[in-house]
Amino acid sequence: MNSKLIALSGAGLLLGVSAYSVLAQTVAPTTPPDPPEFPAQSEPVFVGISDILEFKALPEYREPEWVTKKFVETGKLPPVKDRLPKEPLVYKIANMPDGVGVYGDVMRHVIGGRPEGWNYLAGQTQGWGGIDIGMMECLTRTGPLFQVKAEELQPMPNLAKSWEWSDDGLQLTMHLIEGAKWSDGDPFDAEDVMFYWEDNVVDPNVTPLNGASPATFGEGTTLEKVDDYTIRWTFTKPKPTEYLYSMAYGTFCPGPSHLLKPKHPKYNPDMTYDEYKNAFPPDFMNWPVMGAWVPVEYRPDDIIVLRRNPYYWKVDEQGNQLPYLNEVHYRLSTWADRDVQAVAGSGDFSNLEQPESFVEALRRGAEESAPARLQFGPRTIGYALQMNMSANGWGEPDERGQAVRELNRQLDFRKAVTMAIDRQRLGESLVRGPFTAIYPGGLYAGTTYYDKASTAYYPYNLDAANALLDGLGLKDIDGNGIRNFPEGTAGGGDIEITLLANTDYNTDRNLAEGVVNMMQPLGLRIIVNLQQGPSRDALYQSGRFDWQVLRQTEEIATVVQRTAQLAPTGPQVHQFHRAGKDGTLDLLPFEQELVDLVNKFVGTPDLNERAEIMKQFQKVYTENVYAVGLTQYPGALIINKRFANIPAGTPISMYNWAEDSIIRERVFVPQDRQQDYELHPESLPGEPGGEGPVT
Ligand code: BQZ
Repeated sequence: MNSKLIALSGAGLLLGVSAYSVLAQTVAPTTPPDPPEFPAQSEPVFVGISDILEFKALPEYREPEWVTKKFVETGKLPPVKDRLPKEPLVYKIANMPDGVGVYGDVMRHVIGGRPEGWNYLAGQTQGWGGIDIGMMECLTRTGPLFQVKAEELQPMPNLAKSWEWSDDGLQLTMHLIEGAKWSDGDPFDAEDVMFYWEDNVVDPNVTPLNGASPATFGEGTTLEKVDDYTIRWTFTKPKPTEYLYSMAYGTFCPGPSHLLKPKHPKYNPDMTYDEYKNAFPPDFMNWPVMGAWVPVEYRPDDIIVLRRNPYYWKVDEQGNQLPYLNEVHYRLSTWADRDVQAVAGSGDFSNLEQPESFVEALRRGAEESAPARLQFGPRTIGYALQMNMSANGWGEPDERGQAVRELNRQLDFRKAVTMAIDRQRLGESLVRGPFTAIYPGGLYAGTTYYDKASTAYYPYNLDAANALLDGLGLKDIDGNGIRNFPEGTAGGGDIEITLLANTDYNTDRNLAEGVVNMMQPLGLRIIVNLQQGPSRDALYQSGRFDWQVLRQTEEIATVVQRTAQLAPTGPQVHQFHRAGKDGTLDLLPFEQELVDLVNKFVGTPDLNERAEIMKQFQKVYTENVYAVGLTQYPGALIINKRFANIPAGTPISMYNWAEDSIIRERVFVPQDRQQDYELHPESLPGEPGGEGPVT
């Protein structure tokens, strides 16, 4: 290259460098704009946990008359007092918005998922939409915490009715409810708890639904049985109270070990782990549960019907055994149809969570004749573009996939992507109006631990974004509008990135398409991989994705729920960075910082210190664009107007989904509003594996 050219190129380089450094100035993050005002339509009445429930024996108990007449008096069932634990869980009337309920009627859910089988301990989904939440009961409970005073906030007792810490804070002794029974009459006890822990969480060959792993409860944590109704946790650091949240729905909900153990390879050498997982298909009726309702009928792609659990271990203060509702339906349809049916009155419940349905739902809900109440809550739903951050083999990428992951791990690459996203336009593409807010990533604005000053936001700036990719040496060598991998990487071919998205939701699909369009001017070719729920879950859990559009709920909205998932705190915990084949996590320095902050948060009881830790977390997370926030918005609870005891201000998603938070076992329909929707009136579940309900 002659001296002039060198000079020019030098000058060009200088210009380039100076232009790049000028653009780099514009790359400096700012703080995000305040979300448009959108007050939730009603606020909860804040109470203490002891205002909601207690465990105690009552002088007498009652049940639906037809149960007494057709089952107790005929000797098919013991009297209700013998079907209840010594001290049942008692819901207090003062916390029931409409007081003591009456028996009868049905809650008709519509869901977009499909049941794979009943073995949620081994990772099978039952179709979501509240069906698993209503069948399984967990050591603690958190959904209803949205109504609990901040100063009393801690997971509610449930199957674990009380607990105490050792003086050094390293041990937690939990007392299980005594004398409760599975819906088939088999006793519930520590054997069920230890089977879940040892043979489903700790056993590396099993991955429970919602992905509980030993790290969910802290690396090195152990659990032991003390006696039939006492278990003891031993932790590696004092009083990690966060883990009480992990003992709630999704991550510590024991299954019926009397059915599961005989199918588990550890106890039955004739069974494989795959056979164990699939041992109880959806047509296995009367699957024993600790929850309020038992599956008694299954028609593929049509409906799952559940009937009241005659051994349910919860009552109201007058001794009425719960639930009040005799039956629950799960119509097997789509998530969008759930909204339509709830608004139209042919369904009874929906979490209005897809902004594309907001306007029509609001219009219908505003009509005097509307069969359902529609109530917006806080902005606790949101989506992010998550990049696979593993470069040591998680998901076994090919050369192209590996090259993408190497790019994902470069801050300038993530900054370029985030600045190529026009969040205002993206939000408005879903729904116009004050609903969606610009979401940079990290903790959601308006939630407990959010701090705006700690939130780095890289505003939409296509020039700066392209300059960053130029700075990474990603050039469009062949002039086809797509940048190429660097020479010697993935054959120097076009940069093609797969984007995994859940096709069960219009919102997931629309946001994925939005990302594809907004990456084009950046010279990146994005190929959407639309997958239905279970296969999407399987692909992302196994790391077989480059990027994914993912809806983020509990941990991003509350921090205290699913805290472990906020960072790669263990090999199999995080949504977009898990261990490679060698079992190690190749964390980047800022990721290690996030892990340390999350672990520090878990071990810190002081409220002010916790808030400070989460400010640092938010700063490190958003400055490093750990995930590219897309949009955040409120959800609305749609419930048919005939139901009573729906707590005011119930968010559709916070500590858990609304199916948990409204406490369905206390929900009832006043006598004069009851409909004859029951498909199996005056029947109860039959024998596990039997034909279905019995009368
Ligand atoms: C709510 C929820 C109850 C899972 C599921 C579904 C799965 C995910 C997530 C939501 C559905 C509804 O969400 O969308 O409104 O009823 O079931 O569990 O998205 O694909 O894996 O995490 O909860």
